[in-house]
Amino acid sequence: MINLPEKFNNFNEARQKGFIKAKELKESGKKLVGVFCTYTPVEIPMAAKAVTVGVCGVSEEPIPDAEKVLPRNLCPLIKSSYGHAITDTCPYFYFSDLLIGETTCDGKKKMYEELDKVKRTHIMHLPNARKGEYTYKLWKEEIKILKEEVEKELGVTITDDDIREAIKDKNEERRLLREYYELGKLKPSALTGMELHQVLYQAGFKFDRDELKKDLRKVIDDMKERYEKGECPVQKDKPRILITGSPIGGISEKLIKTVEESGASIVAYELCGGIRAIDLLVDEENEDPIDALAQKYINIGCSCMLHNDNRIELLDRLVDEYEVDGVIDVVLQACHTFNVESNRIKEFITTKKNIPYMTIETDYSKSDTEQLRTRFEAFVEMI
Ligand code: BJ8
Repeated sequence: MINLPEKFNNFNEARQKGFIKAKELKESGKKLVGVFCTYTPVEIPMAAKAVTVGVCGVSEEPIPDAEKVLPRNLCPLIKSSYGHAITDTCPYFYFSDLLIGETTCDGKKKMYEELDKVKRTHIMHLPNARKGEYTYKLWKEEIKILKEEVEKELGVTITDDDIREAIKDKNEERRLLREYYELGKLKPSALTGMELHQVLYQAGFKFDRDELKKDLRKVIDDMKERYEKGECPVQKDKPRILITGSPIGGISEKLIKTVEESGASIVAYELCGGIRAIDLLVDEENEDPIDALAQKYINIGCSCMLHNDNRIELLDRLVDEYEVDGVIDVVLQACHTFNVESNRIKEFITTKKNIPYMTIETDYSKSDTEQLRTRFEAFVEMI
């Protein structure tokens, strides 16, 4: 018998549902592995037949509790994730058998040390200061260590064939997500910014793999049909915006709604909840599946990488393919890597792509919504 947290009856309906869903999953014999970052090679826990779920906090509610341990001047994503963990308010964290994190930004990796006191957190050493063969070899070793750790913690043996199967499965999901995502290339976009964001975000919380793929196929077909019937809600003449930067799960309402209410159409997200995670597939032809995983994941263009050329290369392609008219760079408060890198992004967008660029710094509170609206309206008018 698996128990719910003591305060279960105080939760709202949506959270209660999340807890019951995770509890049922555990009672069916499944193991749950919580992940924090796009660098996690989820095919390894998937190969162990575990269910993986994102456990990055998107609510400001547990932040005051987190600040009893963590400094106030820290990224809201980190505080929210830790706050949920210590207050038993995130179903997926609560029921996770193992957590996986990486040495990405300083705030996250130091938070993992604290988190490990609450629940077993395996930290992968992500090499981020040197490119080439050395980096790639180190990362491949880290994936092997992760495999051993997952085997030990979940009490299973993972074969190469298990990993190959997981690679195929995850690639199929990525292909479907990309097909959906590419509806943003149409003119006007076949999707509103919220529709584009939500499907990608929600896919991470559908645990039945076959059902997830069926649902994705259906939503792609439905949206194509809506477009062909001329029923798409996006107007033709709206400026086309690309959002880049820190993850937006905790600010999606205030950001997406406010940008679109300011008269723009969001057509692409160069984010971890967007194309950054699904752009590259894992090579299914590679005979060594760990090698294939290392190649894919080390090439993700997050700002925690030194000389992060892969993000520039991706932005370059997206601006052209999605016919973007302007770029909004989002920095979560105290996210130093994205904040510093915004200078390079600004230079690239304004001088190489010759389109307008703006940056915002924000946190999970709603207090700056109207201030942001004024800035977005001015930006959209300028395009
Ligand atoms: S691959 S974006 S998920 S690290 S916003 S916690 S960087 S201070 S979340 Fe991220 Fe992986 Fe990169 Fe993606 Fe730190 Fe910045 Fe906070 Fe961040």
